[in-house]
Amino acid sequence: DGEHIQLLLSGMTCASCVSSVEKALNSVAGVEQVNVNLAERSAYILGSATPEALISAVIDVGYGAELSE
Ligand code: 9UX
Repeated sequence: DGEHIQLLLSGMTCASCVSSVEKALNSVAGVEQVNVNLAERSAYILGSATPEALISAVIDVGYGAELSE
């Protein structure tokens, strides 16, 4: 098992947003599992990706993200 990272997201308002964010996170090298929660505005990621790479991927598809710890 690798690292688990939690992000706090912004700008997500619908299930389609969730899908976009999940797709972006899943495309980052090293990501093994992604769970995005719309109500909590959170993303939980398992794998070896760095927080910086994950946050950049979310921002690239038009949403906000910061490390939540
Ligand atoms: Mo979610 Mo739709 O933002 O444009 S409301 S994808």
